[in-house]
Amino acid sequence: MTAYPQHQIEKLLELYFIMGSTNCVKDPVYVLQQAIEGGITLFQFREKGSRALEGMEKIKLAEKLFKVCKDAGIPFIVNDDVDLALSLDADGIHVGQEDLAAGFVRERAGDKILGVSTHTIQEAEKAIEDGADYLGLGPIYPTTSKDDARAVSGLAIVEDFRKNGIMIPIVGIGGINAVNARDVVQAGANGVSLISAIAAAENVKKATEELKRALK
Ligand code: IFP
Ligand code: MG
Repeated sequence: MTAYPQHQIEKLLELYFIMGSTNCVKDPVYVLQQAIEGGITLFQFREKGSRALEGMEKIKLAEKLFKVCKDAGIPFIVNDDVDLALSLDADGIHVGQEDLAAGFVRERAGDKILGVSTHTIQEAEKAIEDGADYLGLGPIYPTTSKDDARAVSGLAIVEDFRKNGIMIPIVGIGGINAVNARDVVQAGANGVSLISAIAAAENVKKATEELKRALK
């Protein structure tokens, strides 16, 4: 496990913003600053898609976004890229079932926050055994942010995991907005994770504030 106790991870998951350059309409640094002003509690750098930055450009952007997070006291999670997370000394790493095995990541990442995307109870139990600090569940609702997204799971996946005794922190992801965010938490999640609802908003700060209010 990590340097963070479970109750702190639960709090960090409340409003978890994920993005990379391809999700943003405006400058990613500005978008992140506005999202932080709006009240996000955790950030994940996810530089993915056909037009994603690579190599030095990806590293440069990660460094900039990490600094923005550091200055604001928001933990910085890196999607997939363990080498990048380690070289930056980021706060955590998130992996999916198709990425590096969670147990291997935990070994390399020491006490960094480790998040794992899971879709079944069996995957969840394995992730917990491997040292996950939280689980990402979804897509809860239809989403356009991920071109490789699986079938919509609905709120039932969150309720089902809780009924089956999965007690570790859970964040819902996929198609979440200010209208449905509260339902995800009421179903048993500790928070919600969003990409487009924040990154592609006309007014990022305002959109984040609306989500924050919806969760109260
Ligand atoms: N869930 C999450 C999180 N992050 C991802 N990158 C993903 C699924 C594919 F919200 F962090 F749990
Ligand atoms: Mg992934």
